[in-house]
Amino acid sequence: MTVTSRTQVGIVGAGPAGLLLSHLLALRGIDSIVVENRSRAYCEARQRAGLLEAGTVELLRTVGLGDRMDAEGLEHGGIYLQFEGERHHLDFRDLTGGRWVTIYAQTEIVKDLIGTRLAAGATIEFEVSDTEVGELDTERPVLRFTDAEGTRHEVVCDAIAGCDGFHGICRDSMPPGLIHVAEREYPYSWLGILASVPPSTDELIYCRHEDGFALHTMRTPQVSRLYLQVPADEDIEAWSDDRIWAELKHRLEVPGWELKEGHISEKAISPMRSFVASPMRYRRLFLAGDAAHIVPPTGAKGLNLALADVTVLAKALSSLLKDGHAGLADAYSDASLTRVWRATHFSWWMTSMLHVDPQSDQFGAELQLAQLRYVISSRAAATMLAENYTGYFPLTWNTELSEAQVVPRAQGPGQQRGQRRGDPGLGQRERCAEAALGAEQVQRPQPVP
Ligand code: RFL
Ligand code: PHB
Repeated sequence: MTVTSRTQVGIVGAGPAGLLLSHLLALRGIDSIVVENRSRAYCEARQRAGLLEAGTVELLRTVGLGDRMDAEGLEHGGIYLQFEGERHHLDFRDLTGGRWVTIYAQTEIVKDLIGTRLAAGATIEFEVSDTEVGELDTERPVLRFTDAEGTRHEVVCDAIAGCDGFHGICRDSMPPGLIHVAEREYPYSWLGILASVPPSTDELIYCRHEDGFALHTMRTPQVSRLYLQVPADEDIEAWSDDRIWAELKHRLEVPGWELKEGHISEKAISPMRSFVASPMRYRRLFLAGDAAHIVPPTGAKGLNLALADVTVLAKALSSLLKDGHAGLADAYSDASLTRVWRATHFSWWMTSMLHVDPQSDQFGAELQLAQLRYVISSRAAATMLAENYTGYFPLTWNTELSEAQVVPRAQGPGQQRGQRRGDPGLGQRERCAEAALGAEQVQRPQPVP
């Protein structure tokens, strides 16, 4: 027997994108259902991202999700870049006119979102199977799934959001030939650990070492997170805890500094990939987050992009479903892809500058070092890194209007000549982003000094 029901937006995936979308829609009085093929416990424990851009933090605060993040998150005003055995500090607040980042784990954001949605009476179906989306050529797309008890459901929707991650079903449900994919695989992976030991650093250390990249990040004042570059097809069994600590110490070593060791509670290897699928929409099926794009984690952009997508999408769906205006929905894909490609370039750039490419030669290695020396010695180069790392374009949430907005430029008028509203140099994508803003006033971030 199939149970048929009706909602406004069917959301596939209870990751950060799907959960935040359901919350933002609820704030606008729009009903949704979220279906997720994993258990609640699995979603809340899946170790992934940890770093939030300033705009993401501001967004979460404004929509009522900031309490625990503000109490437990760790605000960082910069990072360390290490190479040739020396560690250099980049001060983001100084470089960007006050912007920063926050360490608050994706697991915690997911817990906050699930708790908030369930407390508000939302429907989140965990442990579903055989998820399908259909009737995509109509204005009533259908979401089908089998619930945890084995009952088949058919939910008639006004729109469906594919927030089902890179391995989800929504992207492949688009008509054949519609989606164009641009991608790059990197010839290395990351081995990530979670360790019960206070961080040995106050801010993140990104380290290029001739034996491979290493990153020291953290989760809380008691828990460290560290990553090592390993070969693309590496077997985790080859890495005992002792070997991991020895390699981290070797790569991160600088005179007078010591890496504290502790119990490793988790270790896993993740491949590195850049992937962009476009367009992110077919009629009333919209893709968001990792379902549409993947970046290598070196720039810490994946989660931030996912949350930015659904911020724009919530507004577009609200306009479509409440006011019958299709303009923002039509602009959604191009507006999001503008931000996605900026982050894709930044993540590729950080990755290429900091990892040892097994296919590269001395020429490639010298170029990396020349770039790193430039970043730590030129204010312009350091600013480029800092403004991308803290979020470009900054996502802002206009509290007065209760609307999320994507700001298409980081500088105030006059800071970047030839890029003002209406200038002939403005590209098609930016025009679409501008369309997504509608006629509302845009909050401008601090100009770069
Ligand atoms: P998710 O989190 O993958 O969620 C998708 C959800 O959809 C479910 N699903 C289905 N549900 C029902 N039916 C189906 N057929 C389904 N198929 C899939 C899945 O079970 C899942 O629950 O995607 P979303 O929401 O788009 O969020 C994206 C982020 O998770 C991801 O971009 C980040 O974790 C990337 N990332 C980082 N991003 C940052 O912004 N800052 C960081 O510091 C950062 N560090 C990282 C990272 C990713 C990493 N890995 C493991 C790839 C560090 C690492 C190591
Ligand atoms: C993390 O805290 O897991 C993290 C931080 C920064 C990155 C990647 C991962 O670039």
